[in-house]
Amino acid sequence: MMITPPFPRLLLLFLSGFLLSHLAAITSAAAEHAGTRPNIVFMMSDDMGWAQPGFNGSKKGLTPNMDAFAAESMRLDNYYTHSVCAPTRSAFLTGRYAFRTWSDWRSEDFGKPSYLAKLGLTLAHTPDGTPTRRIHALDSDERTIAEALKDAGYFTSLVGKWHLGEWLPEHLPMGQGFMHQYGHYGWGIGYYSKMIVHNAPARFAVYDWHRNQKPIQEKGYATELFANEAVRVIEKQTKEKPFFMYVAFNAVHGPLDVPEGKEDMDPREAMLQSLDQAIGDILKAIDAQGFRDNTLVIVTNDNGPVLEAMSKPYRGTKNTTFEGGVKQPCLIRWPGHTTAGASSDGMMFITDFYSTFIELAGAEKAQARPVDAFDMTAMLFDGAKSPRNEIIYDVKGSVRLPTIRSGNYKLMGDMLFDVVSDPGEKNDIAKENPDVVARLKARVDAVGDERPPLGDKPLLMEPALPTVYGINENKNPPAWLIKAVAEVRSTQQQRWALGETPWPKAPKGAVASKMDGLADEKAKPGKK
Ligand SMILES: [Ca+2]
Repeated sequence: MMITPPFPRLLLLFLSGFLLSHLAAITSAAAEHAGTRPNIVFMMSDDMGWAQPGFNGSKKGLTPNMDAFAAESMRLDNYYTHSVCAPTRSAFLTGRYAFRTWSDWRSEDFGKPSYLAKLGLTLAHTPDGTPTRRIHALDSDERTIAEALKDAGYFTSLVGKWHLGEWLPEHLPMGQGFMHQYGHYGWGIGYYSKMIVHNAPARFAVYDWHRNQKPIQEKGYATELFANEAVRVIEKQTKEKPFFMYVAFNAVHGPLDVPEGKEDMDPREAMLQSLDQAIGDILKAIDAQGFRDNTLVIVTNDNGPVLEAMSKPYRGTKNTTFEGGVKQPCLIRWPGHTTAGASSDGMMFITDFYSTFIELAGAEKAQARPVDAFDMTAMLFDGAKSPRNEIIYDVKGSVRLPTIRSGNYKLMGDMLFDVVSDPGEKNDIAKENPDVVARLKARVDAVGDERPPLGDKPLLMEPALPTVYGINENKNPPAWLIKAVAEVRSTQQQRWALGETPWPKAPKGAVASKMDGLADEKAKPGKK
């Protein structure tokens, strides 16, 4: 049918005008954030429990800086991570679930016979017969967020713990996209000694404190030193070049070293208070340099605590995929983009920061390996619904139970919970919902089939017991370092009963694994 003017023409004009203005509104909302290239400061504590900070209801008054930051920030109420350090860190850096990079297995697990046995491997030996660790780390072919942001013109800095490979240069932070590095490579650090037990298989202390991948000698308490370094780096930045700073605190992870002047306090509370002070110092530096308005600041935590009492009201601990192991506090502040005191119940996983940061930085999106990340800019800054409805926490072939979240449901091994109506996971509803169990089992199984082959792990750590981590740093360590390590080793337990090990055994089932964290706390190399 012929359309005759003038009425239809007016209608067309009206319609096109409406569509255009509507489209313009949508694109301008997206464009308001995409490619705006804010500075990004991502601060992550280690093993902090949900119940510990004041903004989550603790009445102890130990976290005034975090609480004040919470009041200025947007709070995520449905934010998740993996249940242990290394998996969460690899997922953050790559935007990919930990099993895809075999990061659900930590580097030190490849020196522990009970873990190796689960992979059909045995403890390796150096040519002279000394038991040693097989090299396991985040594959250097993975694209990290530091590499993506560096390529997009950002200055990239890591202050704190790495835990994604401690030996070969390509596995260390500066081989994975960080232009500045400060802190330790391994799973934890003596806050004063700057050493950690090699754990495993050799039992003795190794030095693990570096700046730009050179060992450094420093006095002081690790949490305070991290804050001081972060402040120094922030002070050197300019408005011309955006920066990405990843501050991976070791606090409140063991060993339970108490900060100076807080000897009368409960060690965990003293360590938390020191963490809070460090976060406050970094926030102050951001303000002092005039970066507040163009800096996206995130304060969050990597995985659950070692004791269930610290996870309240949630069940479980670190190393379990109960909510207490995987649900984390997460505060986000970007003035003009987030609303102070607002909250979002949209589902988000640690991987999602990857695509979100790439979107904000205008970094290249195309890459060889597919990500599990969603761009969350619309949810975080426009109040849109979360694009995520599923989280894969663990799959077969992990030391922990295969666990999947789908909508309100979470299947953890054979247990099914509705974590929305039953956030404390008190009622296993698997028997009443066989169809849901079957559907989620099939899904987590199918995703698990995507795990790549591990290979035979031919590279070994040689020597079996380094003096300092980093193959190059260990070639010619300074005299002060050799002396310090020898002194600490002389105070360590020298003999172990047959069959006894100083490191934790591989977990079995849903809850046995929580002992892992408690054993870490006792692995205290050296006095203050
Ligand atoms: Ca941790």
